[in-house]
Amino acid sequence: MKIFYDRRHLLYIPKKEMDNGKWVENADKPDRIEAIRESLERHFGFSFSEPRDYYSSYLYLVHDHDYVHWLKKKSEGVEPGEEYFPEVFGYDKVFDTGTPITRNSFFAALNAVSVSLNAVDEILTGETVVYALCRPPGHHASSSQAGGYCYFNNAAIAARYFQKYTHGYVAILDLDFHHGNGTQEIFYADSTVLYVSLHGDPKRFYPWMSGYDWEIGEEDGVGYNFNFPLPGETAGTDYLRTLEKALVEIENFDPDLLIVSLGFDTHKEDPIGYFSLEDKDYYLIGKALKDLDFSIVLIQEGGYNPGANMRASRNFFAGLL
Ligand code: SP5
Ligand code: ZN
Repeated sequence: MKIFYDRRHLLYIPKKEMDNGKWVENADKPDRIEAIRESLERHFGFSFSEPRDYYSSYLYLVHDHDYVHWLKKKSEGVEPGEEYFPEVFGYDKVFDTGTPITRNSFFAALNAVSVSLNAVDEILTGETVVYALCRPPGHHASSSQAGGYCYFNNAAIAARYFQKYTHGYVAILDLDFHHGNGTQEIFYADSTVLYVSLHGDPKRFYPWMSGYDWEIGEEDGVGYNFNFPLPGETAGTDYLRTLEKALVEIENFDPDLLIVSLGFDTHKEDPIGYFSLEDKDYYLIGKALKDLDFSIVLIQEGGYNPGANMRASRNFFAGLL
């Protein structure tokens, strides 16, 4: 399997976020990605390809000009070591208090997009499984707002980039603990990109505003959006049973490419997610995807316990390959 990884993610270190009215340590730390890299290197001997950089014009496949320009200017305007948080929530271009803008947010987020586009390029030249081990994550970013540690929607841009060259159909399977509100929004009225997500019930869990099962798409996109909210403490058996249902929708759609938004924050030891998946469950998740027989681009999203990420990723790839 080909894996793309850009070590410049190490330079991106958000410091804090506000949770329940208190400043706490930001959970999107570099070591969560390093743990996955080390684990895959050690157990499978995988090597990691340096991605080539893409121009920021590819961001416009998904994001508004105003938003891209705003983030670039805000990022450049923050003093090194400082962090900008939105001052008027909902009226700024960041929708929560967990997504600081630092001096290199724009640069780091663009690099994560590049990592993802390198993965799609490999698919276009005949690879069948490619992994974009990128950070910051993307699935909470909408066309015009950042949030949930996400600035640019890596998976959504990858889907549009694939379509630019193939005019094909793309399914996005979102396995992060949190609902990918950004990805859903971007493709909500689109019947050429199917969005299917398993996540913590938004009645109780972030991002609260979306991820309900009655959100089925709009206009041409009706019937091309599937949410599977699950209760807190959901364990392997229930999770895998739901995954089977999600995969039936993907098989019916019969995409030319499957993009997986891969989050390990479903693990029982994750500090931010509230499911109870165990190490061995990730083997079965990987196996279920392998049996589908689609070309797959995996794009890293959440997963905030480095130790759990090591074991989950090892087992996932053992099942997938
Ligand atoms: C990509 C991704 O996984 N983003 C997740 C962003 C979640 N941020 C908000 C978390 C708020 C929940 N509070 C957790 C309290 C833990 N003590
Ligand atoms: Zn998450």
